[in-house]
Amino acid sequence: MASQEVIPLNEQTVIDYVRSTPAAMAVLGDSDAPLTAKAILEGNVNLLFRVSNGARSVLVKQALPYAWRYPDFKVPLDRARIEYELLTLEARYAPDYVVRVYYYDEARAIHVIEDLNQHVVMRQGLIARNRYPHASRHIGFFAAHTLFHTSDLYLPSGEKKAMAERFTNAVMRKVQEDLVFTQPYIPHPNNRWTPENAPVVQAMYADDEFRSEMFFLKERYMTHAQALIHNDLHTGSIMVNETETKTIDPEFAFFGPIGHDLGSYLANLALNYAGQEHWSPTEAERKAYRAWLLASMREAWQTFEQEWLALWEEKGLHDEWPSQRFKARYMEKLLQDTAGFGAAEIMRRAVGLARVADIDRIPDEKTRAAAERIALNIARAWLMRRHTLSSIDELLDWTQQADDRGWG
Ligand code: SR1
Ligand code: MG
Repeated sequence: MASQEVIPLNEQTVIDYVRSTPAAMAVLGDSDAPLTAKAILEGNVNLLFRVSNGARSVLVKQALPYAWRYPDFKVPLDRARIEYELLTLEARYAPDYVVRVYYYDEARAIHVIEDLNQHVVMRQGLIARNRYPHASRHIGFFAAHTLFHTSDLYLPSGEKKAMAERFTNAVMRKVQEDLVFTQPYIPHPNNRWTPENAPVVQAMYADDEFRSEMFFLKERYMTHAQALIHNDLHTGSIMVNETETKTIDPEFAFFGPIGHDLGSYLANLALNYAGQEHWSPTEAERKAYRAWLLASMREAWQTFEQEWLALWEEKGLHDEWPSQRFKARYMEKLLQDTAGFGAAEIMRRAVGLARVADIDRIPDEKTRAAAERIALNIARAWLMRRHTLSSIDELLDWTQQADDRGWG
């Protein structure tokens, strides 16, 4: 495990680090060329630098014992080991959809990884209203293949339990328990929203039907060790371009509910849907882009479902789960969980600590408040109506029906 003595890299020292790391220099090629380094400040948790010789580049990612953007959040260095192990596993089951790791330095909690400089952070791409024709299919495939191969449908019982011990990840899980499943539903100093929405948030706090559903979901998140989930699969953890999709950053991974990963992805498309209140310049363009977002949500779920069922048929432990009724109910439950965990992700991004640029960077306060309310209403529908959900199209209908009227 990495030592607790950590000296943060900077734009000078990271160059020395790369020069003294053969695996990094092997990627860069020319050992005589001068190197330049630039900090990348988009994430919340780790230090990240691009080191380049002009022709080629690598990224150097360093874990610190705290989240760099929120230094009060103390997070263990062991998360770097978890990230490395999960990236390795994901590369086995979904190699086209995972960033490449060139080198992992356990002693210093540093990864040297592929510089995805032909890609953009999906969140930024969606804010610019770009369309990525393959991204949702890729994410559906990624989720199905990484989750199925770590579930009890595939792994022998003893193997899965042994694996779960390596991914306890208690502190990182507690961060998400607090930020996603507790703080947004109580008056808490970390929470943030557009001032105009204060009465809406108060009404949400007073809605104990809603809160009780969220706390049932929290308990499920904490106890339902279904598969090894990424646990932070939002559009800031996905790099895209026209043809490729690469997931990054699985440092929050643990054995949790399968619906959480796809739920996070769909939720972040829904947050962008709400943010289009501002980002689309005309009503016609807003309508068209929102329709594309909804179609993308459908494609992510349908790909996931199709891949999952094919894997189950081909590789499942059939003697352990000998019931067709169970199979059908299992898939339905995954969809309902996807909606529930998606709702939690929307809620925490709309009124919690770690907000999203899709809404937060809307300059006009009135429009930002309206986008926030659309997001809250989508979340409320997904959470409260999920128990009867039986098709992805119903979820999309609820999304489209959500308006910007207040809570209650
Ligand atoms: C203190 S960390 C805040 C958020 O950033 C990460 O991406 C996780 O989503 C976490 O909740
Ligand atoms: Mg991250």
